[in-house]
Amino acid sequence: MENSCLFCRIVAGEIPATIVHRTETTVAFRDIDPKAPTHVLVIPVTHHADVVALAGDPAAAADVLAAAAKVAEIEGLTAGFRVIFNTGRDGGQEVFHVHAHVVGGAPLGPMLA
Ligand code: IU
Repeated sequence: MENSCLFCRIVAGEIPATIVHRTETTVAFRDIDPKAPTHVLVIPVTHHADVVALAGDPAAAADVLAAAAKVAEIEGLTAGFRVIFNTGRDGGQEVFHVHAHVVGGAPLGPMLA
């Protein structure tokens, strides 16, 4: 847990979030500024800055992907969805606790704007 990390504090329950799924190793909660009818963030409970760091912890990476798939099931995204890891400055990453955006509930087109 990093006290200065907003998402670590959501894991710890210190900052409120609308949680849609939780496991021992992951938390999934609704994005506060949704870009689609379903927009959920899936994070590992352990602090990894980005997907490159997460790739160094294969068990945590697998758990995040499994949780993303579960969120899609819970949200009824049977027609499809998108999983996105914004990474670094050029990738538009704003929060440096890795998070998978699970986005769907409407046709998304060829790329997310
Ligand atoms: P990014 O991939 O780091 O750019 O995404 C950060 C996301 O976190 C972004 O979509 C925000 O709306 C979202 N978010 C949130 O859900 N709750 C918060 O308290 C904050 C950001 I700050």
